[in-house]
Amino acid sequence: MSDDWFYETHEGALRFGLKIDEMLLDEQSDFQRVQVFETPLFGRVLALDGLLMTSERDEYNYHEMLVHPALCTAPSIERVLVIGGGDGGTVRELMRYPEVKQVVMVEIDGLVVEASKKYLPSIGSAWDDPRLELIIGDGIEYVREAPAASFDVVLLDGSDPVGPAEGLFDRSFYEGCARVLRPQGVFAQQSESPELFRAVFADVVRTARDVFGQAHPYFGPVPLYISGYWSFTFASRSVDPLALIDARAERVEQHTRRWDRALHRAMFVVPKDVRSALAD
Ligand code: SPD
Repeated sequence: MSDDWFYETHEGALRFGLKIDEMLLDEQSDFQRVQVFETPLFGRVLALDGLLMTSERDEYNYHEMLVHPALCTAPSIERVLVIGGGDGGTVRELMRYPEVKQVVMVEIDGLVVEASKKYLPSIGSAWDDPRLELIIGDGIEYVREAPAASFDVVLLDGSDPVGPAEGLFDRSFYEGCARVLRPQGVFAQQSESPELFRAVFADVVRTARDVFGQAHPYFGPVPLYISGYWSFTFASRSVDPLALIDARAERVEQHTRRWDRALHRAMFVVPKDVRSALAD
């Protein structure tokens, strides 16, 4: 047993700490510091450049909330693009849909994938699915070069807007995603804490609204993330996030741990103060 702690620190003013039982990996990749460690409460945890990304214990909250709103509303879900997602949790949720014929996942950091395969196998349990095309490369460049209207769904499963993920929050990246989406396509991303990082959150929603035509924030708990309350943003030209394709949703909710149709409706309720912040 060690006496070490991991701290995620924000603006020199706020810290969230996890006791480390054992450090399993601590390596600098070409892009960032990659750490995997064992903790008493969250099981194994992945951190990138000092920011908590996922844990064995609570990952399903995040991955189910990122994937199923888009997958249960987009009219077609044959081709899906994932930017980021190196731990494999998003791909695992996507592979629950037999309608998904191909998933292209573009992760910038090969070390994140290797570390996740080795230390977090329960999260990425679909790496061997033949429908997955895994590209270790720059998602921004991939989107810039991909043919127009070539995906039904685009999911952005990136890190926070610092370091290698910074460009994923730029307007030009959203414009690229809108271009590669088919007209009835759906885009979804994690959009940070609506409480602690409200400016970033509001910026994501407004930019996505501007670029795609419609953007709807939704919310849920991710206990590992600072403040515990997280946001996601659903964007499209025309798809209503509340118009669930019932047969698909009913089938997938047999396998999920948190997301289901009842939760789905509740997640899209925007608290009054957040509504006013978005209107400002
Ligand atoms: N503050 C943490 C935000 C991290 C979002 N991405 C996590 C990757 C999980 N697949």
